[in-house]
Amino acid sequence: MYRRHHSAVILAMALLLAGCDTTPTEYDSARQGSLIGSTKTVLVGFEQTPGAAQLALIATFGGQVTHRYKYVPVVAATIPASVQAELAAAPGVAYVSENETLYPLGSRQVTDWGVQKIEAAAAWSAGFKGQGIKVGIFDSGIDIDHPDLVVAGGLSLVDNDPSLDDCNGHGTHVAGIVAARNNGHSTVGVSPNAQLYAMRLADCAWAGGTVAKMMQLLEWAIDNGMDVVNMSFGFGLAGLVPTPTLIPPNEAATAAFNAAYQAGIVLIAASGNSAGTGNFPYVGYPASHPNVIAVGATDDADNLSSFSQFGTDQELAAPGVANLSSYLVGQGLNTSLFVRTDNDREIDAIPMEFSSQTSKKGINVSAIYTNLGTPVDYAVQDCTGRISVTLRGGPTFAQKAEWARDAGCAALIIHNNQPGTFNGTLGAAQDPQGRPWLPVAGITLADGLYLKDQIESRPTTAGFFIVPGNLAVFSGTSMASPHAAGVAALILSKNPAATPDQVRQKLRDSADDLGTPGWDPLFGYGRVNARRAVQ
Ligand SMILES: [Ca+2]
Ligand SMILES: [Ca+2]
Ligand SMILES: [Ca+2]
Repeated sequence: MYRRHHSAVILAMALLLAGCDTTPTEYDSARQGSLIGSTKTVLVGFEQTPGAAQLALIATFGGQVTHRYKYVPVVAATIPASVQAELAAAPGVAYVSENETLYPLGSRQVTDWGVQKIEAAAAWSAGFKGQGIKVGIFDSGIDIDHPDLVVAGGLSLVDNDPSLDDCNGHGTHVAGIVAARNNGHSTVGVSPNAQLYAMRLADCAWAGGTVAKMMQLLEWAIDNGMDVVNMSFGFGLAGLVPTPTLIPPNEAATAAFNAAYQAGIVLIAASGNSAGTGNFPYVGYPASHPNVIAVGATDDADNLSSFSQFGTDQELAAPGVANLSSYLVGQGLNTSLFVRTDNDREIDAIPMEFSSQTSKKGINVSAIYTNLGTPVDYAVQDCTGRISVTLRGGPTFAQKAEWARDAGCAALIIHNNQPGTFNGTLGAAQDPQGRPWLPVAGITLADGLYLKDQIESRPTTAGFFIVPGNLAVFSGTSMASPHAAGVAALILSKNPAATPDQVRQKLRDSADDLGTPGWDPLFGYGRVNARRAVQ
């Protein structure tokens, strides 16, 4: 992949230097040929080094030479599309090659469903990208080598390790949701121009964090002008006792939160992931603190996730199921999907949580369309060694993946049944029979329908890669909280003088109300909305 990537870049540079049109456009061969009288750039190969006679020949076809290559008997020329076949058959012409659009492999930027769901791009279009806003990530650090993250500063309180670098991955994932750069590769965060501060209180095992360290980080946050602090963690007995009234208040932490809030810092925390264990509902600590904004996790259908804690302290909800974001370089994943039989057209694909990886060479096999991907669908066509392309809906992703494996498929691609990207989770590290999952990824509805059309119109070969990279899919209120922190940064980039109370009110007022009308214990004031937050 790397070799192809590099050669593609070199080729792109060569064409750029040659003055050819290398503007990247969505590949559409039908469009190019459909306009009568349209011109196109082609590469005309001659049987011998082209001279005046050959250049004249191009001119007689109404073409214009844009470059003569030095080392091969080829010219790049713009010609009327209608004369291409005739030119190819002309004396001395060996071939006329298409000037195909180049795609660097696996380097496209994917916008996670959560960032789409909260309409962050609309806020960026309005000019608010978190610029000038300092966001402190209280976590395991941030991968300082990650190509999508810029660490502006921070503080490590990990014993004997002053580095801001992350060796766990949790902090890097959280940071990516807040502010992965909008640079054309990897992912993009909610407030891509915000300044990230790695405030490290947990080690490589996400251990060693204490209230004392958290308080010291709050002190540093005040001294260093942090605008927003994200705390995707819990502590104390929260989640372990039957009613919230039994949580012993941590008076020292309470004092520290109050001081930070009064100093002008917006404090945001995850509501906790222990719902469904029978002891709830209520929100964990520190999210439940009156000056800390509690954020529960929703899925892409705006349902509260089964794990998300909720209760009287729930303040906001935000995407927190199967979110794609930054991860430790080389220890995460990179996913690519190519349609080999359509000029290697690339489709954005997001690995499902717990999916297996492919080999580094990927899976390059024929693809079949399998409707909902049930045993009935596999009974009528052979999936052995093939890639199954199936529709979201009906049975769970895990059930579909298990059936695909039973049918002998090499991999499973699930396309959305509604507009937009989506991610899914297979729910557990192994399937119910104790086997590793197939490589499984999700794609959009539009891309799924395109693939279906390809498969139904001709034999289709796909190339599918889930290989070591810089991204990972995680679920948790840990992922919901940074979505809200990112929106807070957007609000502050519009109005830098806003107080925490004002930012908080704006977060509440601009949220999309879910569930019962008005505030409710499941969603608080609703799911955050970046577009409305900066209106
Ligand atoms: Ca990016
Ligand atoms: Ca609270
Ligand atoms: Ca509501």
